[in-house]
Amino acid sequence: MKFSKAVVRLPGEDFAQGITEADLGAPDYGTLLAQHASYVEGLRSLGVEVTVLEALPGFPDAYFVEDAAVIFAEAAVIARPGAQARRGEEDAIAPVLEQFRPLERIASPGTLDGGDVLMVERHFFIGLSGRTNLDGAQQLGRIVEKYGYTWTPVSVEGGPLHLKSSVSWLGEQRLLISPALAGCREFAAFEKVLCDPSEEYAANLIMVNGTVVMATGFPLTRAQIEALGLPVLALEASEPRKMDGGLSCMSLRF
Ligand code: CIR
Repeated sequence: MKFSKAVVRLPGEDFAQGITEADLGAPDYGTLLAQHASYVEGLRSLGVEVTVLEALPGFPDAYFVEDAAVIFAEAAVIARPGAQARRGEEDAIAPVLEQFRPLERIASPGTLDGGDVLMVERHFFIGLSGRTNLDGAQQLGRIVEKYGYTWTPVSVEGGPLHLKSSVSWLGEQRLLISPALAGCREFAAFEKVLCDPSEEYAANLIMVNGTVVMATGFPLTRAQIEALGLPVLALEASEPRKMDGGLSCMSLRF
């Protein structure tokens, strides 16, 4: 899967008012902006043309743009955030994505966060989580089926924030996955790289045009990935982490 474009959004000054369960101390805006800029540079260095949107005042989590939509070759699906406080982010991203793809939408009573959607070639794994309900997953499933894709729901209720907090595609038939999800029958056909429980945050990464973009500070996971012969671009992500966000969350890639 080759990505030529990505959309990101700058974090706003109010970002520390976002939703978080992490207990990692006070986030720093200057550091967050610097880490975000490195992320954009990192994507560009991998051949991706990045559209950088302005911050969205009143929506402190809006720079986690991945949650507001699901985008694939034929369409962009505007999500319906599971967290009330994030409702409205999807309306702000719609006119941007409309420039690139025909739009589809998740409607009430469905809820869906893009962080619950793991695309592996022509198949979508859709996490049922505290944010994505069955109705939202089924709506997305019906949309992607129209375009010839298949999908499977994966329950992560009571587990991580999003499905992709705990599982990432490493290309081919390989997943990086936290032990808690490794036994899921939905992933039975995959070769699994188990993420060490002490490095759970590292389970969220992205493959961009053959390179693994992961967070710095997770040597066990990095060594496992390098042992597969995959190139790694490691980026600082301490500040988004404080807000429960990972590297996938900060871009829509297509
Ligand atoms: C939230 O709780 O919604 C944000 N603070 C973090 C969202 C992270 N997004 C993602 O994992 N896709």
